[in-house]
Amino acid sequence: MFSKPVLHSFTDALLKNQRLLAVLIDPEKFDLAGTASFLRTLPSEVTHLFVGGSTVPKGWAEAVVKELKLYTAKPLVLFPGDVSQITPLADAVLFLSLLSGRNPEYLVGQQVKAVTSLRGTKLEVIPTGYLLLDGGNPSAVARITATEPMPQNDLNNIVDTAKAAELMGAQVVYLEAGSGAKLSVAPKIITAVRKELSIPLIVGGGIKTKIQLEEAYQAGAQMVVMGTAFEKA
Ligand code: 1GP
Repeated sequence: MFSKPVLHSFTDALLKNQRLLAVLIDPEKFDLAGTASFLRTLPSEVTHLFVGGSTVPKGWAEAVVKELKLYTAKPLVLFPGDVSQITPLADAVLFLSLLSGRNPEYLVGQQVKAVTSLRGTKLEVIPTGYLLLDGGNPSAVARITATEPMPQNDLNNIVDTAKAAELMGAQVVYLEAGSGAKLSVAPKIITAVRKELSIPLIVGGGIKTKIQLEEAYQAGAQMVVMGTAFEKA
């Protein structure tokens, strides 16, 4: 029997109406020497740390995970832009399938390549339906994956895609507006997707203020991911 503590924390949030907050650390932009002081600046509401980015040099994600582990007991979850960012030193990996797009490499190609890195490790793997929505400006995810984001007014298609993720076996759905998005995911979309799913919902991209954070939770997100807001200016 395998236990999945990180997934469990997500489903628990759904069942118990808790609010999870993940801070996303992009290894490419992170000052490794400042890890301890960075962690001290984080608010107490932070429950998880995500590590990953669109263009991370090989080995950097692992170095960041290693350093973070020295100073925090919070779960470290990989949010990999590609397979090279997978390290068994983390607690879990979001095993992303980019369902908003139709690029086979990000629907299944990267996942097949990841098996070699996962085989024999105890890394918790969380099947994740990943949907990129239009954040009002070009996103790194769209550029790297060569996919188009879903327009935020295409509500039915977004809801159906999220539901398809669940029906295909995803354990969590992640609605992404892209890092640094001008427009975060609209509360209306979060609510509509939440209604349709029986699995936890993660929302990220362009969320910078307490008001936006509150709106995302109120709309039905179990977890909000914030990156840029915690990066050094
Ligand atoms: C997580 O990519 C986002 O889904 C992070 O976005 O950097 O805009 O917070 P921000």
